[in-house]
Formats: sequence, structure tokens, C-alpha cells
Amino acid sequence: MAVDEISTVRSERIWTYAMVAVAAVMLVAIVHAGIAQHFGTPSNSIETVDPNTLHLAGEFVSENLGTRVGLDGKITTRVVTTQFAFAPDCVVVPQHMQVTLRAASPDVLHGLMIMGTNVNTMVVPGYVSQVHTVFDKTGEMLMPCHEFCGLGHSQMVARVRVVPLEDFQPDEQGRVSCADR
Ligand SMILES: [Cu+2]
Repeated sequence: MAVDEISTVRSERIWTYAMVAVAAVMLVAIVHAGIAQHFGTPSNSIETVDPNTLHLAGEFVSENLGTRVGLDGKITTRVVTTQFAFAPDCVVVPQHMQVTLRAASPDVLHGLMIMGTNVNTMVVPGYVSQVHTVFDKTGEMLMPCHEFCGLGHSQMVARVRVVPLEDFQPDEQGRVSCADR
């Protein structure tokens, strides 16, 4: 081999090592973010749920939807995202309290965000998406679907009504709904 060829091979080898090193650093960073720092996918999917029986049995039957205060005082808001509506299409939540939002989809991929807050998640069929938040301001906020889910996607929007704690009055079952006010 000529001297030029030897230096070319050496140079290629050095750059190959460099590229493998960069890829290794990226892989370690991704694994570290996932395991040590708990960064998940944007779906916030924590549990599986059967999309075929969502409306028949379990947590997401219609009487469980909306906001409910549990016996332990924890506030959970459950919504089902479907083509092309949220069920229910209006939920009530209290100001300055931690609220757990749980969402599931029986049909296709949807997403939801609550305007003006940090709530933003995908809703993947077969999984429960769960996010926690505290609402600082009272008033009504829009919660649109932000994953294109079909022809009616642009009509798919719900309302989130944030009320002062003194106006947040659960019924005997611990439920609070938009219809009550
Ligand atoms: Cu949708």
C-alpha cells in the first residue's frame, strides 16, 4: 500500500471509532433518561385496558366518567376519548388541588391538552394515560384533541371548568359534574 492509502485507512478507522462512540453516548443518555430520570413516551401510558370492553365494565363505564372525589379525598377526573368527542364533554375540577386525569380510548389514537396548563398527553387505545396537575386559575378552559383522529377531529373539544374550592361540592357518590351548576 502506498503511504497515502495507509493514512486514509487510519483516518477512516479513527472516524469509525468516533461515530461508534457518539452513538454509544446517545444510547446511554436515552437509557439513563428512561430508567433513572423516568422520562416516558408522550402517551403517559401506565396501565393496559381492553379497548373493546371499555364501555361495558371497569373503570371507564359511563357512570364513572367525569370528576370524582375518592374516599381517600383524592380527586380523579376520567374521560374517554372517542371519534369525535370527549365523554363527558365538560368536567369540573377544583382550584389549588392536585387532580389526577385518567383517559382511555376505545377506537383510535387521540391526544388531549388543556389550554393554559401543563396537561398534554397522547391517548393510545389499549392503555390508560394518566397525568397529574394543579389548576391555579379559575375559569373555563378548552381541552381539544391534538392527534388527528379522523374527519371530525377539528370538532373534538371538551371544556374544563376550574372552580374555587368552596364551590366544589361533590354529591353522595363523590361526583361533581358540569350539569349540577
Ligand atoms: Cu381525537
